Formats: sequence, C-alpha cells, structure tokens
Amino acid sequence: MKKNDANRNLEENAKQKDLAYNKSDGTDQFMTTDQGVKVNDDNNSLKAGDRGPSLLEDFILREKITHFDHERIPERIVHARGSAAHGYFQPNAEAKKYSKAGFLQDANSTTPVFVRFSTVAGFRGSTDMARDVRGFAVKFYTEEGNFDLVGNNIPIFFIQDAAKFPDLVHAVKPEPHHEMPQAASAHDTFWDFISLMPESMHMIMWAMSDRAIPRSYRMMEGFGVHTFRFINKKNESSFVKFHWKPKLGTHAVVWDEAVKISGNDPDFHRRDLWEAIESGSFPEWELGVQVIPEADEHKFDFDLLDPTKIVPEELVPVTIIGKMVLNRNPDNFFAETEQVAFHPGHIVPGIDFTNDPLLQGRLFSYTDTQLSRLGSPNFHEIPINRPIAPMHNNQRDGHMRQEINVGRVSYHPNSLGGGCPFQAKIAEGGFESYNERIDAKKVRERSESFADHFSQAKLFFESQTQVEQDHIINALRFELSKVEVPAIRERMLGLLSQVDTNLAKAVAKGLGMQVPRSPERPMNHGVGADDKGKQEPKPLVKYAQTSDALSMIKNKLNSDTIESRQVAFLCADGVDGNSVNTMKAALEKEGATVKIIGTNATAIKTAEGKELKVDHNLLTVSSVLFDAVFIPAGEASIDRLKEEEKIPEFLNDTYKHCKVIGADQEGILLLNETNFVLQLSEAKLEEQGIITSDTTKASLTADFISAMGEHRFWIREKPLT
Ligand code: HDD
Repeated sequence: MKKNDANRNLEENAKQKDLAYNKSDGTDQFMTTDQGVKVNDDNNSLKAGDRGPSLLEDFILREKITHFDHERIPERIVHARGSAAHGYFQPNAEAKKYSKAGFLQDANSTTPVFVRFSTVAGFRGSTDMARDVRGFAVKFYTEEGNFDLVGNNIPIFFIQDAAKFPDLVHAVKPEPHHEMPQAASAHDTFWDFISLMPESMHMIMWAMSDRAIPRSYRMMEGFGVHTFRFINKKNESSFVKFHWKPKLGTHAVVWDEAVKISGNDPDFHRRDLWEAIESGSFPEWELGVQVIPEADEHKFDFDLLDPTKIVPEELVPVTIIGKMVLNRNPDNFFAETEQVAFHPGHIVPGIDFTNDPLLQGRLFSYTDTQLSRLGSPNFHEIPINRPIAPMHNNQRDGHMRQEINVGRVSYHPNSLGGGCPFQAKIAEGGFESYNERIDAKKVRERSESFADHFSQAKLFFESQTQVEQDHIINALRFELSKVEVPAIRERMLGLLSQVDTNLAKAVAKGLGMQVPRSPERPMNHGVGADDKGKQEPKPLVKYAQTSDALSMIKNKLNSDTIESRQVAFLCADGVDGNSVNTMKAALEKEGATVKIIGTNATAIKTAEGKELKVDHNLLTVSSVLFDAVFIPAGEASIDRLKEEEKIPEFLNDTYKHCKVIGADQEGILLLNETNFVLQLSEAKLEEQGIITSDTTKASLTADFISAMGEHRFWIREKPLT
C-alpha cells in the first residue's frame, strides 16, 4: 500500500519512480505479461505467416486487448470531473477544546489528506469552467480511521431532503432525449425543477453569483454544508459548521472569461492546481468551525438542521482550528483521483452527525454508489481508500478481495480465535454515537422550521456589492434566456420577486418580460406541503444586517497577495531586455509567474541582441488565461506586435475583464490598437488599472504589483441597463 506521507517531497517521489524501472540487477526493467512472463515483441501479433491471419493462441495479444477493453469504469453520476492532490492537515491549539478526535489533539502533529475538487454536472471530459457548484472533498487519513469531509464551495444546498436528490440531478444533467447541454444549468429541465422548488432559491443566488466560476480551486472557500456535531473529552456535544478559508483569498473570473477559457483551455483548473504544486507553490487553507453549543439549538430564526441555511458569520464567528497544505500531485490519475471514494459517513470518534435530512440520505448513497462505480464492497482496499489505522473485522471475500485473511474465524463472538478482533471500549477509542434523545412519531413531513425559503436568499443578494449583484442579474438573464418554455421563465420571475423586487425587475427587463403581479403558489412552502395542509407560509424574517462574509469583494478573505498569479509579457524581436528583466524579477519576488508570449514558439531577440526564451506562441494563448498583461518597452517589438492580428483582442479582453495592464515607455503605443484607448484620459489611467511609466507614483514595478493586488478594476464595468 502506498502510505500518504505528507512530508514526502516531489524530488524523492521522482527518484522512487526511476527506481521502480531500474533495479540495480537489471531484472525489473523488462516488459512482462500480467503473469510475469517476459515479452519479447510488443509490436507484432502472432500470425500464420507475416501476411497471414492472427492466431487465437496469442495470449500476449489477448491479455493486452482484454485489459484495454475494460479500462473504463462508470464515471460518478455527479462530480464526474475532478482533480486531486495529496497534502497534510495540522491542527492548532484551539482544536482540541471542541472535539476529542485524535487528529485534532496535538498542534505539532500532521495528518495526511487527499483532496478532490470537482464540478458537479459535467461528464469526466467536460470543461472546468462551467457555471457550477464545485465539490471540495477531503479525506483525512487519521490514526483512528478515515474521516471524510465531503463538502462544496457553496455553504448550502438546493434541496432540504435527500429524497429530492435524484430529481435535482435528473433535472440538471443534459436532457435525456438528446444529451444536451453538457456541463451547464442553462436549459429547461433544470429551471423547470427549480421554478417549482422554492427551497432552492438561496442556493440559486449563490450558483448565479461568481462563486460558481472560481478563478482557481486554490482560491475557493470550502464548506461542510450540513451542521455536524463535535463531541469533546467531557462528552459534551456542540453543533459545528465546517469552513475552509483559502490563503490566497476567494476569487472568481467573469462570465465572458469563463466562456472563453472553456475554449482556450478546458483543463484550466486542473492545470492550475497541478502546476502550482509542481512549482512548489502549495495551496493552503485554514480549517474553521462555527461552534454552537447544544443549548443554543433553537436560538436562531432558521433551523440548524436545514441545509438550505447558513449561520451568518456575524452571528457565530468562525474559529480557526488548523490548516491544510496540498504539497504533492497524484502519481496516477486513475488509481488515485478516479478511484478515491469519499463518504460523509466516514467519521471518527469526536465527530458525529445531526438529523439534517439531506445528510441522513447521503449516509446511504455514498457506499451504494461505489458498489457499481468501483465494482465491489472491497473498494476500501484500493490503495487510495485504505485507512492508515489498522483494520480488523470479520468481513470476508467478495469481488477483488485483496487481503488474504488467515485462520478459520470470521465471526464474533468466537473462542477459536481467542475472541479476536476485540470490540474497543469507549476509553480505548471505540466509536459511540452521540446519545441524542429522540421522542417522535414516524412521519413523512418537513418541519415548519424549514419553511422560510427566501430570507437568506435575500440576505445573500443584498449583501453583495453593486457589481456582484449585476453579475447575478446577468447570469439569470443568460440562463433564463436559454429556457425555451415561457411559463418556466415566468415562474422563476415570481420566485425572484420574493427574494428582491429590483432583482426580479432587472431580470425581467433582460428577458423582455414583466414580473408577475401574483406569483404562482406555492411560495415559501416545502414541496408537497399543500397536500398535508400543515405548513403555512411563515412570515419572512428580515435579517437586521447584511453579511460582508457573503460578498467576495467585501470579504476580508479577498487577499491582496499576487502569489502564483500569471502575468503575460507581450514580446517580439527588439524587446527591451532590461524592461523585461526588471519587471520579471519584481513580480517573481512576490511569487507571481511570468510567461513570455512571443511571436513564435521558441525564442526572440532582445534589443540588446540576447535570446529571450518564449513560453507560449501568441497563436496558442488568449488573455483569459492570465491575471494581468505587461507590455515591455522596445520600439521594434511594439511595431512588430502591431502587425499581429491577435493583439487587439488580447488587450481588449484584458480591459473588458477588468484586469491590470502595464506598459513600459513606448509599450503604451500598443494600446492604440485597442478599442478602449479612446475612453481613457491620461489622468484616469491609473484609477482604471492601466499602469504606464508616465502615470507612476512610486515605480512602474511597485505600481503594477500593487494594482495586481486589487485583482480587478470594476470601475471599467458599465452598470447594467
Ligand atoms: Fe454528493 C459525490 C458533495 C448531496 C450523492 N458529493 C459527491 C462529491 C462531493 C459531494 C464533493 C464528490 C466526491 C468525490 O470527489 O469523489 N453531495 C455533496 C454535498 C452535498 C451532497 C456538499 C449536500 C450537502 N450527494 C448529495 C446527496 C446525495 C449525494 C443528497 C444522494 C442522496 N454524491 C452522491 C453520490 C456521489 C456524490 C451519487 C457520486 C460519486 C460518489 O458519490 O462517490 O453518491
């Protein structure tokens, strides 16, 4: 088994790979069949004569082809497209106050983790940049067994009860008659379902916001979504909400960029994660918890068990209990990223479930799905899924059993095996479920405390800046314009009007429709509530304040670091080498990455006659793949770049997407090729994030870096009409 050693560094990893093929005695480098027979010719099948038919006895060919024919397994029904990495988790001194979990006790200890990020709706080969929720699943290989925190980058969910999950997924996946659209929610079946499910409105606000088009997996928050329980050493329980806070801040791209990235590099997020780790820029998150004492369960005007609700950070602050660093890429995509099996039911002593009905249903689903996806109840024996904690039980046999269990005893109690394996007492680390008192009737109902579907949707929308609200409105206009059935659009406008009338009006305007005066019932009900005649609409609770934590722009997390950000340098023959080197050195000092974009694929000549290696031919890239653009000085270079057809689009897009543009000396002349240059008065350049040698307060490099730290100059965006 490959142990996930958090501290194994990349160099050592590479060395080990070499060793596997180059044993010193030379014996292990030969190609063999699966049975270990050395292969002498892997290029020709066995034939009757060199122009004759192939022979059935060719066991080498048959084995090779048979294996190949079975190399695919069913992809995940949701979260099929993902990327993953290894790393470690380290608790801080706070953690042990809240939970007795072993991996949270010692601030000097580290626990290996494997993390898989994913989109939800698209198939395995779909684009990373779809508007979608992102999965954020973490497997902690603790000494007390595996703990999986299987969350998303959005802290709530579309539905309140797991019984609706198959409906949600059937609605959002490509439509069954023609399998379109791929990896997108902008189609009738999705919005038909949503328009009939008022409980999804809060999640819709998040999914239509820029949270659903992250700049990078490394720049996303993660959430456990459900309320879980922590149990401490005194056996006291508290409710917890899990939060992952990214060290690089929470950032997104804009929709036009997302659409263009999908064409330019559908692997944008996968590549970003892989390259960051390969270059030693290890992604890092803090793990935080909102802790709510058991006694406060009913203190809020929403239900802690309702997965469509957040606990606003202003009501219960997030306490940081540790950090996670991802420092090693997988060795093999299939063996690790594809075969990893997460499960919200994988918990360890010190952590427990609540009665959230969405969580309760998930506890069944995840093992069940692995049986058809990985093909056997022995999927826990696949190396990436194995716990590092010793594992002994009486489970036996089944497809693909790896372990050779010795002896004749596979039952409990037994005397023939000396009673092994023994049950652990609680004091010995045996798992005990929290002894929650349950005194209830068996019903198929939803609690009335789940019935307010709009207050938090409103809270989210109203907590956003104008720019962010405009993006939500535009996203809804886009999605609903793709809907073909007018009645679905109308129902959606009715629901939006319950969130915010201005929002509904603005969306309606973009659709050329009116907001319905009396939206279709039921509103603010759980699905099926009318049948039971029990749940009455609850008056909307207007939250007293907005929550800055919900806005990516206002959020304190919107870190101004430029670490690992990608800067395109537009260069051609005659570029000023000094201008390139000065800016490059300054950016690299801040941890940013510079890519020389040239007019060919190899190298260009600087004005000083030196060779400058090209990272990308201009032909193969677009500005959407970079965070900022710099135009170095050099008259000949600028003249040559002016001839390139791609330059106007490159610069216009950088401007349109509100990203920083820097130009050294005559570099500014290249902006004459753009269609935005006329809008810019020289005095306003810097305010607009266009940094030139003429406008500098400090130095070109310092000003460019500080402008990059702002990430986007939203001032360039025209307000919505
Ligand atoms: Fe789920 C995969 C997250 C509700 C059923 N889910 C899956 C993954 C993530 C989540 C991140 C991918 C894990 C990986 O990378 O392998 N799911 C969530 C969150 C939910 C949620 C945050 C709501 C809070 N899921 C949910 C429900 C059900 C499922 C209600 C079913 C009743 N989810 C599955 C699944 C998947 C899955 C079908 C597909 C592949 C897998 O489990 O291993 O069983």
